[in-house]
Amino acid sequence: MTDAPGRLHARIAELATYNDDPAAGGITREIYTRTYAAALERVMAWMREAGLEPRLDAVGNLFGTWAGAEGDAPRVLTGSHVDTTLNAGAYDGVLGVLGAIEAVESLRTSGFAPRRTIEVIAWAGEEPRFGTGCVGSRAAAGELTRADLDRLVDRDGVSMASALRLAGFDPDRLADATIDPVSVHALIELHIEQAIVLETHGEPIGIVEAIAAPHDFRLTYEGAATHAGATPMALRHDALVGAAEAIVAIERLATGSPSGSTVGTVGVVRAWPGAINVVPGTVTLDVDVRDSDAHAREAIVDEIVATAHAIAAARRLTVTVDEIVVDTPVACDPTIIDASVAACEALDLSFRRMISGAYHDAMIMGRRIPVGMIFVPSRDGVSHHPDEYTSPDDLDRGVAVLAEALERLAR
Ligand code: HGY
Ligand code: MN
Ligand code: MN
Repeated sequence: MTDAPGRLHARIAELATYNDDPAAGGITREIYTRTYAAALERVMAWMREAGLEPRLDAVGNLFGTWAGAEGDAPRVLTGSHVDTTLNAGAYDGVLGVLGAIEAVESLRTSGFAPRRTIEVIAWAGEEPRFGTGCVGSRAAAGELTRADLDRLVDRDGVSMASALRLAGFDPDRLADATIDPVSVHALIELHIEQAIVLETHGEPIGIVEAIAAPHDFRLTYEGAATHAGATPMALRHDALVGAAEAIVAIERLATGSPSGSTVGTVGVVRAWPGAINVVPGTVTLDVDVRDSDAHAREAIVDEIVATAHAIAAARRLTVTVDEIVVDTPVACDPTIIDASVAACEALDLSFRRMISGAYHDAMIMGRRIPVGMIFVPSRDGVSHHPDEYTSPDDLDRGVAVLAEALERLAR
């Protein structure tokens, strides 16, 4: 296999120790925290060991550069993210960064000299600390405005701009992070599948054809906060019961979507005042609806919003809808898919063409440059959870395919 026996696995295990909440059982390493910065220092050191020249851009995207013979030819990007969501696993994103470093090491060892410059990237903030994911790649895609940095806030009300400053960056330098699409030939991202399709079909490699995208929004139900003991049931306007009805409706509508691939989730529920003896007067639901078919997704979002209003009317509540993010599903580039197929064939590995239900930085960059993704299996399809796991052999196969694909894209 490509890397020195076990080096990749040991590094993944080491990165897992950079954790702000070990007591919860999983890994929490959010962007712009001191723990994240310490983890990034280790990744920079590993980049240097691989002969990659590290640099941070204006929003903390980390680039490790392997200069090609034709320095001004459009370059090849690879990488993923090393920030995590809450109480997460050790492989989501991390494989795409550390595996890319391993792929570069093995290409160097094989004597390959790239014509095109290759850059390994650890994108900043792929996970939605600020409510919206992929803030680093959005900045690189020129999709974030300076006002967004003040508007995007985390669960404690800390804005992305404040978090950037605390981490030593200057939010007013945002525009410096923009990558000119003309300067990029291809972007290919190695990632764990985060679902159970590869394991179910016994395939070691997935080649992604399209990446589903989220339409996220917040529903705010307003009722009447009253005494939990003294208010008769018939006189209540309980915002949380209305919100509960909406949550069940979201599940029903997503499940019944004609596309068969729409998913709907309410992962964040907040109720005020949050006392056991007060009927909740205000409730917010953060809703995540995704599909690789944007038309089908929007039809379901429309039905969800209409149903949310009908529930409010029936219960004499009010409901407001605030958009969080509306992303566009992305088709992967045929040239990169072909390079990935050729890589699997060269390694005599079977593969499965598939859709990514999870979003990735490749989804953001894919709106402007050619992108592709390589998946390796997730045990039991578990991800965003402490039990997230991919075997060393599966990790190494993913790295080997990435190295072969990079060789084809950069020569
Ligand atoms: O939510 C996602 O799809 C990604 O894993 N952050
Ligand atoms: Mn994730
Ligand atoms: Mn990820």
